[in-house]
Amino acid sequence: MDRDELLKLYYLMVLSRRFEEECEELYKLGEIGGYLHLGIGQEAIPVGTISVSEKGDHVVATYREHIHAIVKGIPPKVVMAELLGKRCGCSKGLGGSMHLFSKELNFWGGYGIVAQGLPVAVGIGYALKYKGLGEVVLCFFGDGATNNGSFYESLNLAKVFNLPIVFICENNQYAIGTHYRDVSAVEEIYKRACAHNIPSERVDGMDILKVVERTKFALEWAREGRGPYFLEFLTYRYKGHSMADPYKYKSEAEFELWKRRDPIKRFEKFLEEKNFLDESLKEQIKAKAEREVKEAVEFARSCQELSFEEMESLIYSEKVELS
Ligand SMILES: Cc1ncc(C[n+]2csc(CCOP(=O)(O)OP(=O)(O)O)c2C)c(N)n1
Ligand SMILES: [Mg+2]
Repeated sequence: MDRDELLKLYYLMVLSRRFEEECEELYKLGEIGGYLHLGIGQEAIPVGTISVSEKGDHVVATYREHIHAIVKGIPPKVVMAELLGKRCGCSKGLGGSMHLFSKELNFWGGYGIVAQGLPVAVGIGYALKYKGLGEVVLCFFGDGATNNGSFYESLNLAKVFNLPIVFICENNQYAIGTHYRDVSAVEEIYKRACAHNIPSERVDGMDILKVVERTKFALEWAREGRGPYFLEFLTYRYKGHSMADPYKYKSEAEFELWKRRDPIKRFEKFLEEKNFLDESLKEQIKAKAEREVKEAVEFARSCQELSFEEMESLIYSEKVELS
């Protein structure tokens, strides 16, 4: 990757963090309602994977998917409008944080049910193979999702049909308050793919350069028709599971350890050592992200909600009068 490509990755990570910090504020102000799951700390994964995929590739994500949607190409202001429940949001404000979606960009959600995206990814993968398209599905899920039955069913069928899917486990080490080691019979989650004969590996998810390198390999593998590939990215979420979680189950020492591995700071150091980044450019990049987030908030605030009739017509296909 050349300097410009690397700086683009850096900008996307800075933008993502600033965007989500703003979401946290808006939630506290009551402007964002419902559920809100933040991916602060995990930025290197959506940025480092989706950025190096092809435009026509497909993304299936979870409820922790704001950054994935932005990197896939949904403008931050359209994501923000969705979070605020407004009509100019990507799901017309009806989905909110957990249901970001764009058919045009092959961004297939946003799922509130744990591991629900995996069977969807298998369906898309099957269609791509059937139609002979050279596209790949990037299927994201958490460590907790790997304890769900549909995880195993999906991996099995993906291998049986040798589908072009890169399974991406964002192992942030917790499923709400449960540590993955307490509920996993194997120490490393990637080993679960071996049971389905799917090649797999664990990668440092706090190092965007490693994320990029291994994702490129996995995408090429799937695109060449060699079947699914499984990547486990070890990472850490800095915030609670959702805004309702005060995350008292995490120790200060654990926090300190993982914050020392912060993906943005680590990448900054790399860019500085290469002489690609200095203080003044860093400030410019941060100011640009700040502007983009402020514009997103202004846009979202200025947009209206759907009327009741519009909501009704989008939810029900036919009005049934009850006697
Ligand atoms: C099938 C199902 N079971 C339980 C829940 C409740 N729930 C929501 S998120 C979550 C934890 C999932 O953790 P993980 O897969 O590690 O993803 P993370 O939240 O860490 O990104 C649970 C148990 C649910 N939404 N769906
Ligand atoms: Mg998790």
